[in-house]
Amino acid sequence: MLELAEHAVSIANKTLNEFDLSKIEKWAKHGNPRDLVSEVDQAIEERVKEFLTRETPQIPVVGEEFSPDFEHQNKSAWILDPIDGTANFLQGLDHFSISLALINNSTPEVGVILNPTQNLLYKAQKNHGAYLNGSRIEADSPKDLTDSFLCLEWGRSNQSIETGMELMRIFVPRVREYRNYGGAAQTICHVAESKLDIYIDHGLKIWDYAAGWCILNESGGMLEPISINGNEVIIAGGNDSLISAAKHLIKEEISY
Ligand code: LIP
Repeated sequence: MLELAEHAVSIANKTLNEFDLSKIEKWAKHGNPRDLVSEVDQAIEERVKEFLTRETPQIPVVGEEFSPDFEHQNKSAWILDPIDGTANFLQGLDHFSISLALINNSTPEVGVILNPTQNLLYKAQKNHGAYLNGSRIEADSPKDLTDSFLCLEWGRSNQSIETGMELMRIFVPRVREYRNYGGAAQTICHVAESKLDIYIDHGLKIWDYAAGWCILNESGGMLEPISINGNEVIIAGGNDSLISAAKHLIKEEISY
């Protein structure tokens, strides 16, 4: 399945390269000008879905743009984000990626993430390790939040921006450094390769993190969803201590 996923991602990349990036049609989703989609996202999803449906007709394909309904009880599902970090992509910023995962019984089995402009291909298969461009990667983070390099992001609704601001207030003064990149899939890979120690995002959907989750697990890190006031927050960390410290802080300061 890993080879199939890599092939699907290469089809996605080929599709992206067929477009003249200076003239891409884009529009707002659900009337929210912060949430953009483009003809490139749609074309990639169509082609990849067509390929995967032909190769594995028994496995449904969940995709951000056309088939976002994910049934957790699905035995297996392909989870595709045709472009994760669409805002960066449309802005000409490099931090975006194509992300494809295979989930089985709520567990990530395969993950492939390609940043085509930076030539970074991250991949993992359950119990077989995580790789960047063919070399093994490992999460190796400090155990204390105070020594950690944090990325913190939030979704696009007013309510999730408010929660994001609360999280900023409690986390930023307690970590060594803070960043916000705008592309969850690649950001999770940065935790897997020890460029970041912890990533917290309020507003992710399964396609934003499924492939990264597999890669992070295989690198020795971990990802945990928690709920704040009924909304899911994803915490991805290089080790268990960081995740526990983050959960403890949220419980003390915001309560969940
Ligand atoms: C985006 C993420 C970003 C996150 C946003 C959003 P999109 O994905 O990758 O990092 O903070 O909530 O989901 O919409 O560009 O695929």
